[in-house]
Parts: sequence; structure tokens; C-alpha cells
Amino acid sequence: MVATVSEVLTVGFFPGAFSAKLTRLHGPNRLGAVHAAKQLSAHPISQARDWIEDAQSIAVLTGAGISAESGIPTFRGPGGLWNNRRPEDLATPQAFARDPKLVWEWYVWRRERVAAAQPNPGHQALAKVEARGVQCTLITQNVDGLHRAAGSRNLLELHGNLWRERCVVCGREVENHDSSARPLPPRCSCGGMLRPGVVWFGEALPAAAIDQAVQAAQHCDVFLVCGTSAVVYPAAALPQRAIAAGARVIEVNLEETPFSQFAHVSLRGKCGELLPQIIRVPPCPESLI
Ligand code: BV8
Ligand code: ZN
Repeated sequence: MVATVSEVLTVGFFPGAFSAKLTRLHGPNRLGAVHAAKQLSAHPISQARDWIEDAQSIAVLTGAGISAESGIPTFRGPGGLWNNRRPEDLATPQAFARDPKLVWEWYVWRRERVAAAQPNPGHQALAKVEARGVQCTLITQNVDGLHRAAGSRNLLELHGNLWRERCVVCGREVENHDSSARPLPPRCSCGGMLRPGVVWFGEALPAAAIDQAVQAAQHCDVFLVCGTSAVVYPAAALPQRAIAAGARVIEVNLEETPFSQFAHVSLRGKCGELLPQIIRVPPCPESLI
């Protein structure tokens, strides 16, 4: 039985490098048995690393922050605005109905940035977890496709994908990476208008994806929350579901978020710098080289 002490330590190790919070856990959890014997390490980074190393099943939720180091502006951070319009004002069915050309110009602007971007060490570290053979479900709010480009396969794109297009009349959906100029809004072969294959505010998420995401959150040993302000629902409810199901929850973010107070470990810093530190990939055995 794990010791039931709940205390919060706020630690600043290397001023300016990062700070972190380690919440001593109370009550049994999935990793309980594994960790009961192990002394909780005082250093949040090694604590996070140990939990990830011992986990049989991991779920990860990512947001725009993980793609920031690839040069993709986040939604709420600097550079998030487009033509002084808030993303929330453009990513809605109402905005599209009002001015489909304007909304398409915004998506073309974002496609150009994504086309010029490469996955960064944050994306790559998460892809390596899956490669390690651990059950790992990567749940992303991002529509940039950089997780797939980094090699992640067990991927749930909750909010769709920037390169997909759907006809508002016949519903045909295609993936289109050719960003050569064409009249906006583009048309389907049936004559109907094409819209970006993403989920707009006020629209339901793909049922299968959100169901699988909830399953993954409720059955993981460790839940990682990376580069998200955790304010957009239903995605933002997933970390709480993981905590309720007894998982260890680790947050990685440049800033404090509404979720930080609930995380068992909350690491302050860049995903591209911290994820490679807490996700260690065992050296490939000689025999496999
Ligand atoms: C729906 C696709 C109903 C499009 C997106 C409950 C409570 C309150 C509101 C609601 C609720 N339930 C529903 C709502 C309404 C709404 C919502 O949540 N509103 C919020 C704003 C309050 N939710 C919806 O509308 C959802 N649909 O509910 O439908 C329904 C149900 C049935 C039937 C019919 C209807 C749909 C939500 C999805 C909307 N689409 N994107 C597109 O991309 O164009 S959301 C979009 O915004 C992103 O996908 C993402 O989800 C969100 C942005 O958040 P983040 O990714 O976290 O980015 P952000 O910039 O905010 O933060 C970046 C973070 O990274 C920061 O914390 C920063 O510090 C950090 N960071 C930066 N750099 C780094 C870093 N961290 C580490 N390293 C770095 N280098
Ligand atoms: Zn059509």
C-alpha cells in the first residue's frame, strides 16, 4: 500500500532553466505496486522519467505548444492571431458561412507554414515511446500532421487535419497536399464547396476518435499533457479522466495552465527540450544493429 501523504513541493532547481512541481501522490494507483518499493525520486524530471519507463500503457495529449518549436504559431501565444482575427473567430461554421474565401485564405496561410515545418525533438521523442513497443496512444488537438510525419502511428487527430478537405454537399473527403494556387473556396467534382477537414468550434468531434481517447485516458498508467493551454473541450477533460482512473499525470508546458494544479508532476519548459529528457529510449541491443 503506497504511503498516503499529500503535499506539494514547489521546486526551482536551475533558475531560468525550468521549474517544476511534484505532488506526492496519495492512494493506490496503477503504478502503485511498481513504485511502492521505489522511493519517489525528489527530482521531478527523474520522477517523470521513472514513471514513463515503468509504464505498460501511456496516453499523451498534445496541443499547439508541441509544434511551436517547428515554427507553427500557437492559438493563444504570440503570432497566433491572423490578420488581427482570433482563431476562434475563423474556426467556426458561422465564419465559413459568412466568408468562405476569408476562412480558406487563413487555412492556406497555415498550410504554407506547416508545409515548411519539420517535426521537432518533442514530436520525435513521443514517436519513440510507441517504437519502444509500449502501448502508447497519442491524442492530438493539432491539425498540422507533424506527429504522423515524426512517425507516430497510434494517433488520434481529435480536431481533424489541415490537409483534408470535405465537400459540404456530397460529403466526399480527400487529402490534398498540393498547395498550388486555386480559386478559393475550392469546389468538389459535384460542384459543392469544399471545406477544410477540421473540427470547428461548436462542431462535434469524430465520435470514434473521442471514444478511443477516453478509453486510452481511462486505461493508461501514465498520461502526458504536452503544450496545451487545456481550455478547449472535450479534449481538456481527458487529463482529469486519467487522474480519476488512477494514472500518473505529467504536464509539460512553458507556462502554468488551468490544469497544472492537478498534475502529479508539472514541468516548466519547452516540449522539444524536456520530452527527450523524460522519454529515454533504451539503446538498441547489438543483435538488432
Ligand atoms: C463542441 C481545429 C459541441 C480547427 C479546434 C465545456 C466548457 C466550455 C466550453 C465548451 C465546453 N464544451 C464545448 C465547449 C465549446 C468549445 C470550447 O471548448 N471552447 C473553449 C474555447 C472554451 N468546444 C467546442 O466547440 C468543441 N465542439 O463542443 O461541440 C457539440 C457536441 C455535439 C454535437 C454538436 C456540437 C470543438 C472544439 C474543437 C475546435 N477546433 N481546432 C483549427 O485548428 O483550425 S480547437 C484549437 O484550439 C486547437 O485544436 C486546440 O484544441 C485549441 C488551442 O489550444 P492549444 O492547442 O492548447 O493551443 P494554445 O495556443 O491555446 O496553447 C498553447 C500552449 O502551449 C500554451 O499553454 C503555451 O504555454 C504552451 N507552449 C507554447 N510553446 C511551447 C509550449 N509548451 C511547451 N513547449 C513549447 N515550446
Ligand atoms: Zn461533392
